[in-house]
Amino acid sequence: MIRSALLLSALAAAASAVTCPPDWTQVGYSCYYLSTYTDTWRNSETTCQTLGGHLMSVSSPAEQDVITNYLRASDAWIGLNDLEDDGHYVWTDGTPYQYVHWAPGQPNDLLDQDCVSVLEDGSGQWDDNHCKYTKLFICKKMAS
Ligand SMILES: [Ca+2]
Ligand SMILES: [Ca+2]
Repeated sequence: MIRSALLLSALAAAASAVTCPPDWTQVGYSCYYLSTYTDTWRNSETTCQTLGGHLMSVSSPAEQDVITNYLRASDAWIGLNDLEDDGHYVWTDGTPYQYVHWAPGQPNDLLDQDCVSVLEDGSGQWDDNHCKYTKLFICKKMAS
């Protein structure tokens, strides 16, 4: 008991030793930023790189919760895409494509959709969409 309490406080201390820039939300060791304007998927990824990160990747249910519970984001781009090879999804930050949170019936590649956004309904579910559409976007980078 004491041991796990010590471990928890050590983890908390380590997490508080790193921080995120103003306007970014820190969850654990990661920082998340929801844009205040809309842009195409490619421009959004470029902007996130300029800010030191990438469009957000999602690797677990806990991280999926960041979208709905912390950022309360809807109709926003995330980093998943199948631009290179249709049906073969990759995250722009190199996270392995394992965890998924697709909306029912998605991805449907309707008229060649290659970029992924979260739904307008606030559920956080994913939908492949047209990369040229302009949407809010979520950046992610390591806290430092
Ligand atoms: Ca596609
Ligand atoms: Ca779709």
